[in-house]
Amino acid sequence: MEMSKNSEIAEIFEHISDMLNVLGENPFKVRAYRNAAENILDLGEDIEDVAARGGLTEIPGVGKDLAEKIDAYIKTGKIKEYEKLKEQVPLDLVDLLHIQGLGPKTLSLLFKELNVRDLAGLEKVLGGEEILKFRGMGKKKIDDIKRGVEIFRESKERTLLGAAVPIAEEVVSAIAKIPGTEGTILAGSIRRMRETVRDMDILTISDNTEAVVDEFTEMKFVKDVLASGGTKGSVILKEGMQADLRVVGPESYGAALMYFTGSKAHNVKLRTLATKKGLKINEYGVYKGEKRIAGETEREMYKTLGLPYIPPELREDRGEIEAAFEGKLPDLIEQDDIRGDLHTHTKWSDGRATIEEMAESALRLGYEYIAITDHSPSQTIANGLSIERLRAKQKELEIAAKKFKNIKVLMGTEVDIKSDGTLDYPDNVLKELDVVIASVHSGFKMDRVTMTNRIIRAVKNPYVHAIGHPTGRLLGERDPYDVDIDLVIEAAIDYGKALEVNGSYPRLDLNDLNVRKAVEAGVKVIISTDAHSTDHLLFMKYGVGTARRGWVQKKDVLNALPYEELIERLKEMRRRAAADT
Ligand code: DGT
Ligand code: CA
Ligand code: ZN
Repeated sequence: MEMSKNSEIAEIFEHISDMLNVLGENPFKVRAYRNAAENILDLGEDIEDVAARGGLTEIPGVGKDLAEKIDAYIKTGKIKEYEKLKEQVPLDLVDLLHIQGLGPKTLSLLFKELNVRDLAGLEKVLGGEEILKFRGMGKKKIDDIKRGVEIFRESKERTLLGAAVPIAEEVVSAIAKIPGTEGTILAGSIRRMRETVRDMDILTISDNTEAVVDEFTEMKFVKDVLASGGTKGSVILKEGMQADLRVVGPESYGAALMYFTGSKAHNVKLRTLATKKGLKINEYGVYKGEKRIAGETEREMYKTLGLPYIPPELREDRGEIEAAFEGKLPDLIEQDDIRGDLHTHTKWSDGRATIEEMAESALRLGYEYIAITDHSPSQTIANGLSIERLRAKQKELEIAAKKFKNIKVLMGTEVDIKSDGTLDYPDNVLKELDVVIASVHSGFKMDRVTMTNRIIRAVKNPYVHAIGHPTGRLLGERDPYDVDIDLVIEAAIDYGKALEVNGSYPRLDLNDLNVRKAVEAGVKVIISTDAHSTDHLLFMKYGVGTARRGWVQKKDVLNALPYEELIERLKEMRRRAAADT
């Protein structure tokens, strides 16, 4: 379904909400526009059709006033209030709301008093003296904003994996449709599943090199052509990312794929290895003197160097070449090993779908089980469940569960870890739930010792199964809170608890390095999506990718267990914890 008007209007409402926010307008009005935007995105029907039958005010959060604005946009392509706001508040300024440490109040102040209009203006003001005269703008605060700016800048240069992959897949499938191409594939950091990527490196086989490069540079999603000629085309996509295509012959496909997958550090080490064997390696093959002795497949390339195939996610020069030599490469977890998702949200808290819709989608993904883990009461903005609502949800879930023969629907919670490390539901409530994930959602600014103890206290609660997104980072937005992850890992072992690899792509938490530490220490993990809609269930691939980068094997993953064994394990975790305390 083409839904462009829906997303156009939703985007405008989001902008209006942000602009009003910067102008210091009534928070309810700010919230109203944002709500309406979300509900329009959720509509599932063309908004022009809705307008045509006079149904706009039936959209949740859309009253008479907003309905008129939507109508105006459909008829004229413009909304008067939006046009006026754009004259008052530059859109570049609104973008700065994403900077950690810089709230709408401060931004509004800097805009009104110091005429900050964009990132460059903000940086200038942060480096000057004038800003210090305002109340609350001390050195600490300014340093916080500066760090926020740094993260924000990095996020502009690199794209989140999960934002890049869908676009990259579209480009790849378009190239694959060019006549005479074969084996079109993504290489580079995307293939390695790095959490952020700078550009997309694409490879294809063809004899008709120039024609393929030409067609690539003329594709509909291309905005600018940076280079075109020989075997390479390089473009900027409309979304802003750079994409490079290289066309190779079949005899060099494996060599090129290996070279352009990288990482650079991995390649450098392979080259040293080749030299020691009296061989030469480049993007065309492995050579003995002038003679090419490998190049068609990656497997053959590795074999010639005396190595087994090394999966792309491991190619970071983090010991994988040494492990390969010793025959000690991990047997990595695969997407197909995953039997269910243990961290999902529904309309009961801040999700967009019902329990049934989530179960239905999980079933379609081939899962054996899904746990519904909505927020607890402290999460007021996320509509966390009071004990009363939790019970009501339990009833609805039991009824929903009966409708599904081929998937088990588990009752769970993502319970808040409060500042002192106690949990947001009492033990007698947690006890009744199948799956309990405990997470930190507030009070991020504690010192290391206090934060670490806080989380460890949650690990020790006998009814907790896993710690959700254990470091709390948000890529491009928020640093992890200060926590000694080694001590959390130790506690998880001592108390037999799991840690999460959260696959929601702005999180990917635990990250690759931390999850590797965890499984090497013997901790079990759950790989979950933290889905807030049915679409989000697809984030599992980023969770699995991150886990693979962390050398995680099937045996390390609780949600790779079949249903009966999972349930047994979840109960066992509680028996053990109860015996320990
Ligand atoms: P990115 O784009 O920053 O997210 O990360 P990559 O790894 O995709 O890096 P990119 O796009 O610069 O290069 C793609 C691959 O090409 C890289 O992983 C390894 C290979 N490569 C690029 N430059 C060199 C080089 O100077 N030497 C070697 N051995 N390989 C290189
Ligand atoms: Ca790249
Ligand atoms: Zn959470």
